[in-house]
Amino acid sequence: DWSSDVCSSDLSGKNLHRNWLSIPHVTQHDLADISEMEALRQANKGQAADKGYKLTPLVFLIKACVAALQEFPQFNASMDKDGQHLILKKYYHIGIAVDTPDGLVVPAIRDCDRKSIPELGRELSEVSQRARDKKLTPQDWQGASFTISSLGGIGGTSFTPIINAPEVAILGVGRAAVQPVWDGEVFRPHTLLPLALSYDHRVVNGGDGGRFLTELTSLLGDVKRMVM
Ligand code: CAO
Repeated sequence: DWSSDVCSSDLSGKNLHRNWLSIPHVTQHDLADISEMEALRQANKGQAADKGYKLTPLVFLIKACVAALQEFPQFNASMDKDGQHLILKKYYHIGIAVDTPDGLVVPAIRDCDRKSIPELGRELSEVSQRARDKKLTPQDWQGASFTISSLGGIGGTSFTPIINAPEVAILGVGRAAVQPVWDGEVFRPHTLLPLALSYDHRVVNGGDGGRFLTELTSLLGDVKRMVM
């Protein structure tokens, strides 16, 4: 289990290598129109900072992923040890890849379905700080049911995230950018977020991969539906 024993770049390298070789990955790409979400985020980020947390796109992404996972339970699952059975999880613990000076760690934010955007924002700030201070406990890095790897704060459009076994899917997030979108009459500026979903092709077929990512982009494009 990658998430349970990653505590140095050596170990994470070994596990990434094993997962890359043993899981047949397919990566599906899409762009989410987050113009509305960005407007909401910009309007509220000052207030969030006053309350002690950072309102980044990742906080909304956790929320949207939970909603999509509830609709597509085979993505919120793990393979058993012999690779024969799929275990569907009834909880939504989202692993977050955190870059630290000592390498990659993946703490899980637990029960994301029961947490509000401010609660998730606070927990994300707190857990990533503890990861960088090497203060994660075994409880922090165990039991994720789905992982998000966000490079959006760093840059880049798209990349191929490696599945965090025994999970069966991972979402990679690139950097959002304002781009011209044709509305049938004129080009208008929209904020588009690049997403890359890698899934285990033994568990998820291409149609379901496409449907999951389409649902996720649709949720991110409709803030009311996402947060309600
Ligand atoms: N598009 C555009 N801007 C983005 C963005 C995106 N997708 N995601 C974040 N940003 C912005 C944030 O809004 C923030 O801007 P301000 O400082 O102006 O508010 C800035 O980028 C930095 O964000 P952050 O990195 O502090 O916060 P986060 O919630 O996005 O990420 C964490 C938290 C822990 C994931 C991050 O600190 C980190 O470690 N990222 C690296 C992850 C990594 O290396 N993954 C490994 C990949 S290999 O599988």
